[in-house]
Amino acid sequence: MAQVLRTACNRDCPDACGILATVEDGRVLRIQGDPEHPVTQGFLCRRTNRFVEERQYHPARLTSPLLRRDGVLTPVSWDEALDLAAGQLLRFRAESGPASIFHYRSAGSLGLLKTVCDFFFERFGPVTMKRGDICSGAGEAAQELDFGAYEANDWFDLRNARAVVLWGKNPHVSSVHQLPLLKEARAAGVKLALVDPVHQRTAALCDLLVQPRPGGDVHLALGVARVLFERGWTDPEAPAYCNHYGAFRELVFSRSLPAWAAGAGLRREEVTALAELYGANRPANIQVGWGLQRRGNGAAAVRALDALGLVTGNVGVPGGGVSFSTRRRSAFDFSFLRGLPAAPRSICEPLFGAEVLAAQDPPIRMVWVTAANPVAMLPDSHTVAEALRSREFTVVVDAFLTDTARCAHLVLPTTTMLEEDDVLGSYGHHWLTLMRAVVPPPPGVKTDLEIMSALAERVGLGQELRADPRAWMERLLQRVDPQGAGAAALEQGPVRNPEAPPVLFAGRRFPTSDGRANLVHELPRDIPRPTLEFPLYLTSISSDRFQASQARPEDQEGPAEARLHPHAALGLPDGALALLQSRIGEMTVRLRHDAAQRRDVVLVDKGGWLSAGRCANALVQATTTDRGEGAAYYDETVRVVPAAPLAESARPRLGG
Ligand SMILES: Nc1nc2c(c(=O)[nH]1)N[C@H]1C(S)=C(S)[C@@H](COP(=O)(O)OP(=O)(O)OC[C@H]3O[C@@H](n4cnc5c(=O)[nH]c(N)nc54)[C@H](O)[C@@H]3O)O[C@H]1N2
Ligand SMILES: Nc1nc2c(c(=O)[nH]1)N[C@H]1C(S)=C(S)[C@@H](COP(=O)(O)OP(=O)(O)OC[C@H]3O[C@@H](n4cnc5c(=O)[nH]c(N)nc54)[C@H](O)[C@@H]3O)O[C@H]1N2
Ligand code: SF4
Ligand SMILES: [Mo]
Repeated sequence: MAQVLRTACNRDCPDACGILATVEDGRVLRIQGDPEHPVTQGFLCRRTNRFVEERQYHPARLTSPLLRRDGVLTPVSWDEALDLAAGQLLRFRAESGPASIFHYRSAGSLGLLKTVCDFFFERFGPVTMKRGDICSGAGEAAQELDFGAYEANDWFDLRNARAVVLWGKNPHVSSVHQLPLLKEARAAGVKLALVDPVHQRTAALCDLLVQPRPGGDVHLALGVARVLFERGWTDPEAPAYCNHYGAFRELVFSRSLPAWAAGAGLRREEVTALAELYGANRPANIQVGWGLQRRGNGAAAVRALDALGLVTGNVGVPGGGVSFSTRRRSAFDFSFLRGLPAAPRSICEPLFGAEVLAAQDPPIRMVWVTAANPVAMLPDSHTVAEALRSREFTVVVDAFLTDTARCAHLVLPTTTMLEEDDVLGSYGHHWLTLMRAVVPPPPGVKTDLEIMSALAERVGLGQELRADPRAWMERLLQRVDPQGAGAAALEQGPVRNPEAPPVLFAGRRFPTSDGRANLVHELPRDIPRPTLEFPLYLTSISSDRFQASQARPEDQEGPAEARLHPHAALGLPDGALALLQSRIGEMTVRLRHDAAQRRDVVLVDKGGWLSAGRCANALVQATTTDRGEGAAYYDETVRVVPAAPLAESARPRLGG
């Protein structure tokens, strides 16, 4: 008889949904959104609605460890695989010290028990770790500087706003559970604006659409600030709780409104319209998207938005705020981890390929990859692939044969989110949820925790690292347990993080060193501008169909689509094949005309596979953001070149 079991979605997504799984005879029949989860409200997104067919039961799933023998990945037993992995770990540590081993973990699962993998490598070493954050590093660093912490207002606090600016955010793709709230706001007469160089679907929801040049947000925000000052829409109390108030005001008045507008690639009326929407309706909230901070001036852009919120008095009040990410880890107790300060060395995440290749004293001899596909997802894919292939031993733990797994010496097959117990926070809201194994894994598949625990046994850490998910959960939740958010409470359903305040920075008290907020007061260096030779920003952003690179092989057939304004297409017709070329690589694409786009952008889905010739990151140089060591993914400029149809023999194949 079919049973309905409650679990949660661990994908890298701000919504962190509750899931109801219908299970019969150890098989998941379907999943749906948990109607009792306050954010999920009974529906899932497009990509996870297809999870059961496209991930869970897809024939491409790995069910045996694979060891590279004579160049070919060949099935081996778990005992052989684990003995070999443990032997290599011990050997490299003995010969070259633990810094010769690099553990890289990314966002395949946001389950907090994945930190036990970090714990293993810390206790075994500590080994080399990653630093920086390709996803949100710049924005977090900006808000830590300005407010003393990055946090966001409560998810439902949008109901208190009179105006909302979606600044570089595409909820239709990246956070669909925000749409009901935005629609509700709109129906209640709340003013909505969208600021995005890309014309995207969310525009249809908004009263105002502003399409600045890519990376033009700092100029736009300073132009808006000038109008706010001139019209008196600023908070007279702001100098009392902001450092650098005078210097910020001077910066704002250092250029005329037309000059700021020109710097943003806009007309002055557009800047004024945004300032009026934001300044005349209060409280007003800015939803800071993740896209605008993946640029060489990304942290400065977020700092400029923080400043708008601060000088208008919109920070510290219900319905206001400059909301970027919530602190998804804040409820959890990580006192068992020392983290980066204990590591003997770190690799800057966006510079992964070059830094792994260049590391000396000791060189990096072994890389262990957990829940990540760095070849497809980090900049400069070919260099990342070369770095992995050329190590003495590379281990990849994944459920599928990704571009990264194809570079490994050993691949260990792991579970999906429907096959493991874990606990989740969210980076979009404040609810904590439990994930439960609703079905057993296929034979031959282990959780990351089981793998780490089996390795720990082999290297003398068995006592410290047992595969007991419940015990780890209790440990992680021990601080909030007395406040009603322990593992037993979460078993009954989602619980709001008891440590997250209902109103952020209430009383304008900031967790900075002096309790005051900080205003940006210098104009940052601009991002590289397109040239005649490379006239288009390669904008490789989330697709609603997939989570990052988590597609099926059949979705990766044929050339990737590249959307651009017809006038930017060199006279090539809609549907034509073309080459996209950057300074470091090229890919064949099928052009799609889209007259709603700016003439200086070309859109390609993020997450395309290198092995299928669809990976935008093969064209993207590895460069960092101005703070936080993020990746400036979208600063890369490219050109379109006509291409003859590829000969069958030249087409990239999905080889092993
Ligand atoms: N369907 C789907 N959803 C996802 C993901 C996915 O792969 N697929 N990935 C998830 C991940 S990893 C994350 S981090 C989150 C957030 O995921 P993202 O998709 O990164 O989040 P958005 O906040 O929508 O930011 C993207 C928007 O930023 C805009 N943008 C780019 N450059 C600029 C600029 O210079 N200025 C301005 N103003 N805007 C700019 C883009 O045009 C785009 O509309 O959600 C995720 N949600
Ligand atoms: N060009 C371009 N590149 C980008 C971005 C962009 O916008 N443009 N966005 C960036 C952003 S925001 C992010 S967050 C990164 C994402 O980068 P990654 O986190 O590397 O992205 P995924 O492709 O989701 O790879 C995660 C892998 O983990 C596996 N996995 C899932 N669950 C588990 C598990 O429980 N255990 C283990 N061991 N494996 C598991 C999945 O099968 C998948 O292969 O990409 C970045 N790269
Ligand atoms: S990917 Fe995001 S929106 Fe989709 S089900 Fe998971 S948490 Fe919800
Ligand atoms: Mo991300």
